[in-house]
Amino acid sequence: FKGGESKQMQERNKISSQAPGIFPVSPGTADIIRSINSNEYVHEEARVEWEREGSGPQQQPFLRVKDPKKEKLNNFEKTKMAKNPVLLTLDDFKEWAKVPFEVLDTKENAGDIDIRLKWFGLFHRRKQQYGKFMMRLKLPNGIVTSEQLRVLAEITDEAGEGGCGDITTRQNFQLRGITLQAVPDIFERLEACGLTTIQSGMDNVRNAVGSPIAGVDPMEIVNTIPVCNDLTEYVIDFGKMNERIANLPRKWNVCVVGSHDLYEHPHINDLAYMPAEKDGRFGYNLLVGGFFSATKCEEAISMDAWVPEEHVIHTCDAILTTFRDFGARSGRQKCRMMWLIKDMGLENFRDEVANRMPGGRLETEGKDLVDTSHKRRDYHGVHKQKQEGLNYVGLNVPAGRIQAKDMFEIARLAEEYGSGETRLTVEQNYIIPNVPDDKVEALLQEPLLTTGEGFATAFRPNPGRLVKDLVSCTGNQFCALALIETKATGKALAEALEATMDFTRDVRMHWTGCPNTCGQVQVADIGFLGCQTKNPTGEKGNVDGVKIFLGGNIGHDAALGKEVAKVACSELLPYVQDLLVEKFGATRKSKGSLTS
Ligand code: SRM
Ligand code: SF4
Repeated sequence: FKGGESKQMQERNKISSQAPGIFPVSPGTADIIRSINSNEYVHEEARVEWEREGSGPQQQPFLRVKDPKKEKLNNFEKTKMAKNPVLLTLDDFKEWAKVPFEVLDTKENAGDIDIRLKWFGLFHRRKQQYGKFMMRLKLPNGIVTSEQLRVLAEITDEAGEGGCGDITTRQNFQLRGITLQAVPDIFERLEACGLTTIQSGMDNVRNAVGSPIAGVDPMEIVNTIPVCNDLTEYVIDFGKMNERIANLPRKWNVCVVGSHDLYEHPHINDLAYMPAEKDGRFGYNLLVGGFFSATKCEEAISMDAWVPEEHVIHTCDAILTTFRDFGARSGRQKCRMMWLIKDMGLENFRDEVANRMPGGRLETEGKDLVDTSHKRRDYHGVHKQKQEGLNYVGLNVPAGRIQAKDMFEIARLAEEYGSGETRLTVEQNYIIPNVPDDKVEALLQEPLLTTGEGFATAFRPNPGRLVKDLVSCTGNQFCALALIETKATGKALAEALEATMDFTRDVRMHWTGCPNTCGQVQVADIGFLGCQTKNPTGEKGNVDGVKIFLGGNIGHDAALGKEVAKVACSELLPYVQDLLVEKFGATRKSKGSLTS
């Protein structure tokens, strides 16, 4: 990735003038974003400085750590220091596309291939799919149109063997099997249909999560779609890549709550906007610091702060830049924002954020508008919208795995029966909104929703009580960090349990292949975290197993589950059958067996 600064700047200016924005923002927000993103304010006492020295790529403003404590920077920081990832351009991708991957894959280029490309949503699957990349999008509020879905389906289809898609636990899409040869063309096609992948991995802000039934929910508190769009455009600076916040100490998650159901998982985000009013004005209370990691998991805590809706972006910027300027950049396991909040103390953290807000102050918490007595609604099946005569239809995608053929079909269904829009959910399912009353029955008779004939599996509106909320991370099929296979095993277990037992309630089962817990086992009714465990036959050596988590909850009584046992995968079916009888009121029909 070489090239003079002036060429890079030209390219970036070209991109920016061609694409002033990717997602539609609320009126007036574009000016707010422009003014915030042109601000280079860094707190005087913050442990950072803007590095403008040197030549080559580092001539760009690039945040550096002063390191008064003589902390040892972690290796990711060193990689970012060595070369600022935001300086890669479309031209660089075009050059790379001309070279066979094996030639490109030198020690010198490893920092680009395995790390810096994640700023563009490209994750090299070195171990599982050498030379191929997983591509993560940004889909604010999980919304995708039929036109966009077709483009994603085509890209997945063209990837050939090993090409498939996943709906993620952040209401998003990831596509697999992408080669560097295909990337320049893919980026152009994505831009043309209003999609982007930038700033979706590494030390960046992740997909903004909102209510999956925003805008159609008869009980809605606030429509989260424009807010998630605004936040996303601020984060990516209208598709140009936002350098100011592209070098955070660690990943950072944000959600906006719009429903009483808390579908958005506010308690496990670094920042959650909770709808609240103050003196008759609408705005948000702020929860901060929720996160999961291999060594620590924390629920978000109240910041005792309320912000009016017109200050949503300012708030995000104030919190993010506080994190950027003060967050630890040494031990990678202690860099998430909650560590900073604990280190500074909540009060000092709040003061620093307040300093960075318009007027230099933050109001105290307002009246929460979320009804805590509300029982979470199941979004599967057919539901009346707030718009008369229209319905939203929730459909189950077992463990979130989706093929190109499925995407084409969903695009067709959304267009033929709805308004051409599809929403993704954090449970890795999807919803087709805006289906008129007189089209509902025909939609429900479609093969993809019934027999699954012609497809790998059916995406049902009325799934079984375990499969419906089955969540699974990627697992060892594609993720090098995984200790076990997750998606197929999780699906097989759920199906075997449904075939052998009767249930009186839904049971939310989450699978995750390693302690990073992308599959969020701590919020599940039953969580399965991959591990290696003793061979139950008594033979030497370890076998695939799971740590079982119980006691997790989402919604108003949010709680993090705890590990209660370690079980070999081969022993899982009888173990979970017993658990379901003892703790979840299920009854056994037959013994069954588990084959995945
Ligand atoms: Fe994650 C790293 C997949 C949601 C915590 N996560 C990874 C990587 C990128 C590791 C890698 O390079 O292979 C995984 C890519 C595997 C692949 O090929 O798909 C990966 N994470 C995922 C996804 C796809 C799981 C899924 O099947 O849905 C989710 C993508 C969401 C998105 O669209 O952006 C995903 N990851 C999460 C969540 C859940 C959430 O956001 O609610 C968490 C826990 C919550 C949190 O972050 O606070 C999560 N992922 C991690 C961590 C631990 C972070 C930490 O602070 O230590 C890692 C490892 C890391 O960052 O060092 C990680
Ligand atoms: Fe990979 Fe571990 Fe995340 Fe699963 S939990 S996707 S195995 S990093």
